Amino acid sequence: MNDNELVDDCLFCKIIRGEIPSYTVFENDDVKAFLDISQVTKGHTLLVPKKHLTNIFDYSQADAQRFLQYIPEVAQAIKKSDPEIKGLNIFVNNGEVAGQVVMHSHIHLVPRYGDKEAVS
Ligand code: DGP
Repeated sequence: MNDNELVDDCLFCKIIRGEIPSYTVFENDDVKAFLDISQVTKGHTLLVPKKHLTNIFDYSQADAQRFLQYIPEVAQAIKKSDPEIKGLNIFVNNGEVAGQVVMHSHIHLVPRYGDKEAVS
């Protein structure tokens, strides 16, 4: 599969292609970050490589350098979007037994508001 090939029946490939609407937080040629449909807290974002990789087990070192480099930039963008955001949980459910439901690699960024915790 080449780097720009998306998978027909993949939910996140459809979001990347714009076939399913999403609220985009950040986007460039390599990645798209959009709001999770089930917000753990307000601003819960998924960072997704545009290349269809199933999960971290699928990454080459080049994939890791290319796609994971955006975590700090997206984290900063989320933090700057709301002065009440004091921190973020950043995590990956990697593999079905680890809770991965959508089989297109994604990183969860969940804003934390401290005692002002807010759900959408
Ligand atoms: P995981 O369990 O790590 O595979 O998380 C998958 C996440 O994907 C889950 O938190 C909900 C989110 N999700 C599922 N379907 C959609 C959708 O159609 N749109 C958006 N924005 N998020 C979705």
